[in-house]
Amino acid sequence: MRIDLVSVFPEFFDVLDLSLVGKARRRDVVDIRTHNLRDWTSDVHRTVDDTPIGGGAGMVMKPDVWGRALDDLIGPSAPETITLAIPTPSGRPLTQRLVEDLATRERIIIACGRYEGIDARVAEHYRGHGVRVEEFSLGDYVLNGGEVAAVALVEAVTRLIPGMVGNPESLVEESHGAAGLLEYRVYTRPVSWRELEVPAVLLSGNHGAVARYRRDEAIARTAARRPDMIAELNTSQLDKHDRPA
Ligand code: 6GU
Repeated sequence: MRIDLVSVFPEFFDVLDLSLVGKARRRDVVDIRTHNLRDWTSDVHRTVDDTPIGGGAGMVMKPDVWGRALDDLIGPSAPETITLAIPTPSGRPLTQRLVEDLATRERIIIACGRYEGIDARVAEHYRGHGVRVEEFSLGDYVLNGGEVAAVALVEAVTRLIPGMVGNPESLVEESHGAAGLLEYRVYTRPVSWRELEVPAVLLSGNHGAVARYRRDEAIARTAARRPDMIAELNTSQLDKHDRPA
């Protein structure tokens, strides 16, 4: 998989040299390239934005600059092989389901806007030319630009690439996995810490009892924190010992 990140602050992406993503890059498991949008400007001031047509606050990123950048990065590739991911608080929520879909794509270009966003015709143009355009949001709050969301997307997607996560089982039992539940609480040694004890059942060696405890725990936690996820559960995700929440 190749991922191109375009921003006026490409230094934001230095963190992608670290940890598992950095290791995957060094092992050529993923090809991540960062770019400065200003390299596609044509004036001495390297202008990337202008005032909004119709009035209003802030600045809007110019479609001509983005168009040159994206045309260059797409190059001779067939548009259908390209995913253009655009972080925006107006996008659709980035869910594990969308992440799993994106992890199957050959090439992802992430176009990071600043200010009030990118001229709407950029998404429209590339969608109209067969590029798979995904406008996504991290959640219902506003960031100053798309860079942090781009880093989140890269980390979420790359950890699903085969060979990335050390233990593939850690991909099975996790929050937002197939069970449709948040993950159960986890503990390690010491068994007693500041007068707080690890639940005794986890020390029992009874694997069936541990599994049951963890499932009940996951359901209770999900009901308390994410009632919306409980409402989405379908019967195939329930087992015969699950009680109605
Ligand atoms: Cl993807 N971008 C920006 N600028 N703000 C956000 C966001 C994205 N997701 C939540 N807030």
